[in-house]
Amino acid sequence: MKLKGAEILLQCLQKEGVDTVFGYPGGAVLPIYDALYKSEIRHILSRHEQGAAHAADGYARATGRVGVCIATSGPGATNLVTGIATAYMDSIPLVCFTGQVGTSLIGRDAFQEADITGITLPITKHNYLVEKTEDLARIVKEAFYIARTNRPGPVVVDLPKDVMEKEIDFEYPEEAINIRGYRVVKGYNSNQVITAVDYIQKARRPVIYAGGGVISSNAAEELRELAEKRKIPVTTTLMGMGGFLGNSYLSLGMLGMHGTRYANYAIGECDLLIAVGVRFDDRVTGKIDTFAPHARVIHIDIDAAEIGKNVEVEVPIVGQVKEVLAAINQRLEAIESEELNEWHETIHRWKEEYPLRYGDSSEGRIMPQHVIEEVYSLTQGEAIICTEVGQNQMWAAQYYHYKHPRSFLSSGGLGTMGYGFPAAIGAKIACPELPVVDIAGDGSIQMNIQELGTAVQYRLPIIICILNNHFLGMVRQWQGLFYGGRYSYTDMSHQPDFVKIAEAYGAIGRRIKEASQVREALEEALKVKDRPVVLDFWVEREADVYPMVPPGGSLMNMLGGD
Ligand SMILES: Cc1ncc(C[n+]2csc(CCOP(=O)(O)OP(=O)(O)O)c2C)c(N)n1
Repeated sequence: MKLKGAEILLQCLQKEGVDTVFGYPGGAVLPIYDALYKSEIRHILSRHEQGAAHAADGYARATGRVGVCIATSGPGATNLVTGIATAYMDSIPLVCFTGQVGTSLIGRDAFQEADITGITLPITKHNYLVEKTEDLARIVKEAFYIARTNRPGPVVVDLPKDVMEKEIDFEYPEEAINIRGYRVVKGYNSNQVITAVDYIQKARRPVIYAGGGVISSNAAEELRELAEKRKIPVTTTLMGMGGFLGNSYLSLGMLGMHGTRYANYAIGECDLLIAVGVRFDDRVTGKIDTFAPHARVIHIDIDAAEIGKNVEVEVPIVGQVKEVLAAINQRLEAIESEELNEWHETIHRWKEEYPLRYGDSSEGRIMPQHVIEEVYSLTQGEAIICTEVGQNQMWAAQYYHYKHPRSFLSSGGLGTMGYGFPAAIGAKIACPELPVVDIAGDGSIQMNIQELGTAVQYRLPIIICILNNHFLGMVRQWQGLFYGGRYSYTDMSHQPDFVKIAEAYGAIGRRIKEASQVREALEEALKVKDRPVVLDFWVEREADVYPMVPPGGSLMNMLGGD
């Protein structure tokens, strides 16, 4: 059958099971858009390519499938960059298609030419420039394979216009993928599994430290089994939220800079640290040589390069987290009831003494933490919560109890303001039956607020809760603590009217200034089924996120919350 490159591309996407793509058209991708016109694949038109990339990323995080986005050449492609880097830092599977000028023009500074494979080299798992239509199907197949296997990540495929226009005889290549230098990790070292089991059985003060790898490996069930079988307390990273039941008696919540005191104390006192699908990020470890000083460390990860990168590891196990945990569980004896009593008593005491808490709102002022608690109370952990970046993100991590993997979507590694709302669009498209809430700051929401157009066009009932403190709150908090209260350029008093913005786009907008109205506003918003709702909560202006480990400090020395 004779097909154009663009038609081949869409056939390949269907073979990969892609039903939705997020994108924005332009000259170089016109052949693809023309083919999309009569395709079964659903295309969601974002309002900015960064929005398309984050939406594809949100779709991927919510489903575990590969997210797909399309941008035109030059500025379209460069607008994807932050979205690609965000996915890369959080190991999210994405395939991004970018238009490119015709092959004869490449390297000549042609109109809308950008060297996107060069630009994205350090922020992609792999990238391709397709030079011949004949190579296209193989490359697309490889791109999806690379994006989703081993440690997932983004792949860019750059598509010159003439490659998309050329017609060739086409048959879908069915042969198995064989990429030189890239092997899918299979199995694990069973001796190390045996050692790990021995360590776990001997430990008196064990802690599990679980990260995003638990979620990408679909290993939450195996993690729960391990924790319950041996009654091991579990702390998760920001990326690991939802990987373990947040309100379980074994849950310690998040650790690290804005983790709970009891999680950080447990890390400081434990004799065994079982690190699962984590990378010992500096926001987690604080001062590295004081991190888990009394513990032997077992590290389970798909990526061998992560093991021993930041901390010394006694038992390094490279493998699929799900498979390794299952193997450990199989050999592990269930614990005798009294064995870890002392450890649990200590942790219980810390939990009683240092719960997460915040100041009362006086005169009806809204405390931002209270808004999150109400969102939890009304949705009971059965929603997808997306966040922007800053204090809003940390409160969403602290005060909502995540029950399910893929229910908390947040830019952890890159910390991208403007991530949450477009990610919520991707999540809502993927999971229309679930409530989707974006917890936002007044600064962050303005970074991709134009995506209200997208959400309205596709009738997506996403709730955006702006915790509006009229500040770039997290930066102001640091200025308050570490720069003598000099709030240099973090005052955001000059703001648009968010209610009017919502209405101008065709969404619902509401401003809430009284604590007594928070719950009712959320209840009303949850009833809306056909359009986004922007709730502009005017919260206490100078509320801070506590507890906090000062940057580079030891986890044992936290500020606040005591
Ligand atoms: C794109 C981007 N630019 C700058 C920053 C640095 N930054 C981190 S948090 C923050 C303040 C966020 O303010 P806001 O969105 O109002 O949220 P709040 O902290 O008040 O909840 C800034 C500027 C960032 N993370 N991302």
